[in-house]
Amino acid sequence: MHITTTETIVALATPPGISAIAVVRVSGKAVRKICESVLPGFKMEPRKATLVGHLIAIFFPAPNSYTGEDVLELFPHGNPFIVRKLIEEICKVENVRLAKRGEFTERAFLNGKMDLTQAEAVGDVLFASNSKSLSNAQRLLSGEVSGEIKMLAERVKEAAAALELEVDFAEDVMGSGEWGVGSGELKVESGELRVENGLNEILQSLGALKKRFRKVGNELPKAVLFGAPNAGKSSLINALVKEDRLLVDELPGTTRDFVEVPLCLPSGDILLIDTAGLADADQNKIDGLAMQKSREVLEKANLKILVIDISIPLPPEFEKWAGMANIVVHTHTDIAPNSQLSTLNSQLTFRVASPKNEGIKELKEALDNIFFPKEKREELWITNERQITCMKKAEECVLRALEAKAVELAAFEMREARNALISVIGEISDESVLNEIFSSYCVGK
Ligand SMILES: Nc1nc2c(ncn2[C@@H]2O[C@H](COP(=O)(O)OP(=O)(O)OP(=O)(O)O)[C@@H](O)[C@H]2O)c(=O)[nH]1
Ligand SMILES: [Mg+2]
Repeated sequence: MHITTTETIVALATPPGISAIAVVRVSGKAVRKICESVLPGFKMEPRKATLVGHLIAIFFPAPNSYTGEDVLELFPHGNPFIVRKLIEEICKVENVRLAKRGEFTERAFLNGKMDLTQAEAVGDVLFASNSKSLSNAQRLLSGEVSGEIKMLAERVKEAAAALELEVDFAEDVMGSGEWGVGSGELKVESGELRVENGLNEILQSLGALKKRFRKVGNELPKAVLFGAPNAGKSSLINALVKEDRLLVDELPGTTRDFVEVPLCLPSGDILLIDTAGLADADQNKIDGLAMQKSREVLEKANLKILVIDISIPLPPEFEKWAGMANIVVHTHTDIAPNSQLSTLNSQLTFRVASPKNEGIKELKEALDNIFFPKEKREELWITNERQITCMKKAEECVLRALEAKAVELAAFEMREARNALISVIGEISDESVLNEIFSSYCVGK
């Protein structure tokens, strides 16, 4: 499919405001005319950056461009006045107008440069805020999911065709479309079994896809550090992020409000949350409120890290806290190297001396493995609600096909399943769906 739009679109592709350089993008048939009138002397050599007056210009001739049309990328100085003037000049050329949000990507989709899952992945790449979401979006953009869906849709199509054959056969031989009834019973049954097996295999493949459905993956997982006042929680976070990010003091009760600190681990990012030290008896009202907050934050944690100073006697609440914790970190091992805790059993235990940076590397490695288990690192997530809805619909159709009493009905359901699957990649898509997808992007993308 190649669209022939008469209008050429132009947009600023970088955020408005003063910057080192700005990027202005143009796509459409009028690109050559624009070059003649706005960039006199520009030779339009394909994909070659050329200095033209005060800006750099690159020309990407159709069809080897992002949109599949002639594309011009201009890099003027990042001065909003210069950019506005440039865009005004470009818009003076006939049939040129400002682009709508996501319109460049929409044209790329309509011109067959990418399918809908890839176009949606462009949005995911733009909004990804952690390593896992970004690498996932990049893999979707490269078409990993599309390939699987296409193959599955093909199998569904074959199953639908096989069922239609059954209908014809049943009508010819038995004068009825019912499963396994009548004189042709034996033959129909063997065909029926084969088709049923095929349907079950398709169902399994859909089930495997379903395991990869995830809610929007941009929220960082949270590791909350808790324990007695002065246990060394803030010092431990500072050591983990290699920065004096949090206030640390020998006086207990230094941390009052909980504080979120992002930590970049090799396989992804997490949020470390520092909390006010806990104690059964609070000293004053503020202490009480701070501890209440700590308890609330703990409830929302993905991982609870109990921090214990092993150079002093254990806090009275230790048993209770240890029961809640996922991992336990012993601090002050530098001044109490021989102190050991034997009461702990199931949890992972680590020994650190934060001011000396001892044990920090091991703890980081463990956090990386806990939050991003090796076996799951390579897993490709499907996070897009629209795609998930289509795949669920396909699964429902296959289930109904398996339960259908009449072959015609089963064939109908399988055709519906195929439609649902190919709408994931956009082979069937209506305008309102496309509008909704692309209007969530930035102008210039
Ligand atoms: N020697 C040694 N001192 C430490 C260690 N960890 C923390 N400290 C010291 O212990 C004191 C308390 O550390 P903080 O990190 O403020 O403890 P906290 O748990 O955040 O305390 P609150 O915010 O009051 O609950 C500071 O003087 C730190 O320098 C450690 O592993 N070894
Ligand atoms: Mg603190």
